[in-house]
Amino acid sequence: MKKVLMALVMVAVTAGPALAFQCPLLIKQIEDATAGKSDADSAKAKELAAEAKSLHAAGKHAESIAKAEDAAKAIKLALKKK
Ligand SMILES: [Cu+2]
Repeated sequence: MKKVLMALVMVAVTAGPALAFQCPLLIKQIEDATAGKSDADSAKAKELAAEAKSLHAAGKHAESIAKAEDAAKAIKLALKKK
């Protein structure tokens, strides 16, 4: 039982930074795709990407990724994930 707990802790510890690293990559893809665009969909995506950025900064990486996915949907962009 102790071993199982240890394994879970290890997963939690290593998954955190991996997620943290993912958000900026996703946000960057949205920023690149919307750069220089001013249509409504791009504006919406930029707004969501900005929210994703602040969630990432606040350490809420899972929520940040969800926001980035919403942003990508707004511009029908397929995000590349690691
Ligand atoms: Cu993050």
